[in-house]
Amino acid sequence: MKIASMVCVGVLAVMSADAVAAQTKKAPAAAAKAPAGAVRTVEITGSETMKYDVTTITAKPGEKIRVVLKAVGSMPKIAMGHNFVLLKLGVSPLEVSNAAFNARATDFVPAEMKDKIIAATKLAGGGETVEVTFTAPTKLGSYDYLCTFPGHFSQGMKGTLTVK
Ligand SMILES: [Cu+2]
Repeated sequence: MKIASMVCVGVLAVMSADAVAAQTKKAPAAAAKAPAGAVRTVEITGSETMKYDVTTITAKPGEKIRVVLKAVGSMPKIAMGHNFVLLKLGVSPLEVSNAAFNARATDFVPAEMKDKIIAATKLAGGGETVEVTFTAPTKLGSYDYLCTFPGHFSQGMKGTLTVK
């Protein structure tokens, strides 16, 4: 019998204390399944052609999501920065993008739009990575996300998170 292959509690119950200790060392129970309340990571790359490589994300209502955004390239963020800004249901990404032009001081996340935004990363320059963790809305629907660096939304740097 291979000890490492035993993951069933019922099997463990009949094992000797020594065998249980050995099994625990070789294969921690935590590795068997994700703990409750786990955070799912979604990795996105932002390119110098002003695109995300992930334009659709699907989430369960109330799921915890960690978006990790990597900006590829070598340009400093003052010239080519990217962020990830997720909007509430029905909010116009164009409206937020337009307001962002005047929000350099806050990484192009306009303060007056805070109540329209679910989550936003900081701005990442070339080679940098930023992230944000949030809870997906419980209301089903398609939520827009965009990069609010000036001009990037109009170049197509956007996507949708669908809660279903
Ligand atoms: Cu961008």
